[in-house]
Amino acid sequence: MATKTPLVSILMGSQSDWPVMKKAAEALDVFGIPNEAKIISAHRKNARLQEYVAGAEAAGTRIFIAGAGMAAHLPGVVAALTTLPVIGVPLKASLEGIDAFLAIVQMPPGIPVATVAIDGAKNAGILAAEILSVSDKALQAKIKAWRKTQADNIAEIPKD
Ligand code: RP5
Repeated sequence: MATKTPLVSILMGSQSDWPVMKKAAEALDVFGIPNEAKIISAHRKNARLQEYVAGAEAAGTRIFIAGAGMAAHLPGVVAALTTLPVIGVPLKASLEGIDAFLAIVQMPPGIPVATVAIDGAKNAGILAAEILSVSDKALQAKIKAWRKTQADNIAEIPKD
């Protein structure tokens, strides 16, 4: 979604991250939350990342979701550049994603990154929606309704 001012910015280090990271965008789309996705590597395009985060914050972005694999410093670097909430998504690009998970979850004290599961981009999108719903009752109602549908769609009888 890219028509209205994006409230959530989804960043990733590489095109190879998109098949997983698009699940964050899809989750946000379910709740009608304007979002945009960008590939801006923290190490390959560091100056552009600094410029982008400052611009997005000025334009009205409220939350950043940042996904990265391997050394996975993108979420931490984004968190260093803004005081807005940052949700990190460790991606399985090598070592089953354990490398990225440890890099993202082990942020030193003072600059937090909320970390979801390895390849957990869908939950990153849902968590961003929940954070935004703190000051948006209509959004809170949408999330509650979605949760109910999710529960209702789980069959109690196992199928072969
Ligand atoms: C990280 O290195 C990216 O986030 C990606 O997960 C990983 C591999 O990147 P590519 O070599 O596919 O560009 O920076």
